[in-house]
Amino acid sequence: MTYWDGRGNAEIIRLALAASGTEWHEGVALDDPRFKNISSEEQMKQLMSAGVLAFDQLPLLEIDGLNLVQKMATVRHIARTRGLYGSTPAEAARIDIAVEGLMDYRSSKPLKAGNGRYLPLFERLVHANRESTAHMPCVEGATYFVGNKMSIADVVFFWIISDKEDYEAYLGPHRLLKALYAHVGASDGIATYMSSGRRYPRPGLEGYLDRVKSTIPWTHGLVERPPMLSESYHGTTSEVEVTALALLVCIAVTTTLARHT
Ligand SMILES: N[C@@H](CCC(=O)N[C@@H](CS)C(=O)NCC(=O)O)C(=O)O
Repeated sequence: MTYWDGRGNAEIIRLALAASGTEWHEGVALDDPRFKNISSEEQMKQLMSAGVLAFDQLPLLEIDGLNLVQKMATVRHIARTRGLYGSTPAEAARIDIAVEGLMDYRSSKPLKAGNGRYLPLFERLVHANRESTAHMPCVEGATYFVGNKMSIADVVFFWIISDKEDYEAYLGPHRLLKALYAHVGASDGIATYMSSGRRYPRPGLEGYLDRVKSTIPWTHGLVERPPMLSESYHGTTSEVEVTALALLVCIAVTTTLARHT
């Protein structure tokens, strides 16, 4: 995963990986493996020049032979491939509905302004799911947005609320949402991640915002946005390898030819 040393747009990806029990490594793609996080404009431009960022933005997650960007596309891939997308297409559709509503809530500015409208609706969804899954085998006392196991909808809810200091106070009278939050927080992968020291403080380590600013100064109006730096785009990691190999072959052929002329 390539990102800065803060939560930002990468945090929901980290939580999805943690929830699915997937180990991940933070580094800077195409750079020295000793770097843990991106921090310079040169590193960003190197990634842009390599054509691995579909929209010249981070986070980038290299997984399953893919160069994934766009956090929610990335999160959905993790969910689809690692058991967090329900058990049927109908459950997957209901999970998407919940996620979209959660993202609408998240865009409330400030978040609290959305509480009155959205929290009762989320509580109603969880309540309805509890009623409809009452007959299914379920972890004792477990409460989810959809079905009888944790899904990416629950993780997205956890992501949004875990940015708040005191979730109990924040969720007010919404009993099921509190239970859901506590249950997701106590699940193996999430609990391990949250207590591992890998979870960055909000918004990030000291100086994080300055590091973001100096890596992508054009998004802060400090300089002009650079032009598209790569004519080709490599959505899969193997494409990058093929390109690198083609480059090496080219160099080898040119060198050989030069020797013989
Ligand atoms: N919709 C994208 C937004 C990503 C985004 O805004 N990334 C910022 C850093 S947090 C970025 O790389 N900006 C560079 C730019 O827009 O040129 C996502 O969800 O991943």
